[in-house]
Amino acid sequence: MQIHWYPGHMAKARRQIEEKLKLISVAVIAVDARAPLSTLSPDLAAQLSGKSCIILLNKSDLADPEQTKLWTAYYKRRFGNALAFSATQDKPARLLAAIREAAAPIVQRYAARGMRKTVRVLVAGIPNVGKSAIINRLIGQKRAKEGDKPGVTRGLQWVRLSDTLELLDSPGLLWPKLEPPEAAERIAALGSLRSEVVDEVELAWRLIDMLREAAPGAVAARYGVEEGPDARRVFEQICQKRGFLRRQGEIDDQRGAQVLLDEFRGGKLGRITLERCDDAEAGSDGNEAQ
Ligand SMILES: Nc1nc2c(ncn2[C@@H]2O[C@H](COP(=O)(O)OP(=O)(O)OP(=O)(O)O)[C@@H](O)[C@H]2O)c(=O)[nH]1
Ligand SMILES: [Mg+2]
Repeated sequence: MQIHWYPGHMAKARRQIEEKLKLISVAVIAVDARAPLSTLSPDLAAQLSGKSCIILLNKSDLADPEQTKLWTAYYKRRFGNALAFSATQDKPARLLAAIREAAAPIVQRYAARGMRKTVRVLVAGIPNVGKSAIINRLIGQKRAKEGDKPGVTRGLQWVRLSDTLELLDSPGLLWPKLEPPEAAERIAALGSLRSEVVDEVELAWRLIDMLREAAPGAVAARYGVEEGPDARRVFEQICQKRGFLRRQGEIDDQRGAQVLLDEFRGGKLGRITLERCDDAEAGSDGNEAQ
């Protein structure tokens, strides 16, 4: 499927972050645990080289726990530091400890000179991955604006975590070329692209294909339909079963698509990871992290 989108405000967000990079010592790079490879910005890691980075596999409450373990190990091997997290369910202690550990050498260096320095921690990642929710969880207050759609955070926002740590919430970043197409589709399926730039019906068909591979039986179990190879046919059956019909008995495909996408995003079809870690290890995906 073709995804056309306008990256104008992304360029602005990127510039805003670049301007602040000098101040940043530690970066928490949030990826979505349901597609940990496709949701890692290919150039963010490069931009942040030299900083101490933690890859945070957020929304792990919605992902397959076995896959999350494998993906966390994968990123630990690649970046040295990775953690699975749920900003809605987990206590922040482990993430706090990881941030403190990453910041410790800098704090100590300054302490040795008798100075107390605030270490600044950037929280970055694609839209809707949960950056603001992560910050709110860390500080135990709703200071950063959260929302169930991409593009909620528009500018940078500093939030103090302790007397030595300050967090920087940032707008979601995507890169100009979403490649390969499967990666773009996963990003869209997770709800990180504005719905106006995506044909939701086509995306629903693609999601049915993705689910057939990633979680065979999940669609059948939820909707009581047969999971044949023809995604459009499966989709029609879902609409019929749920009564998403217009007056002449025609399928209301828009409504069907919205419900299927919402239910998948909300975890109603189970804890599903769209990207298997062994696929990435085998190098079969072109969007490998650097
Ligand atoms: N289930 C679940 N939902 C989460 C988690 N983290 C965030 N959310 C939800 O995901 C949605 C997006 O969260 P935000 O924190 O606004 O995401 P963001 O990355 O700041 O998004 P932008 O500012 O738009 O780039 C909200 O509805 C959150 O409640 C998580 O770990 N698990
Ligand atoms: Mg935000």
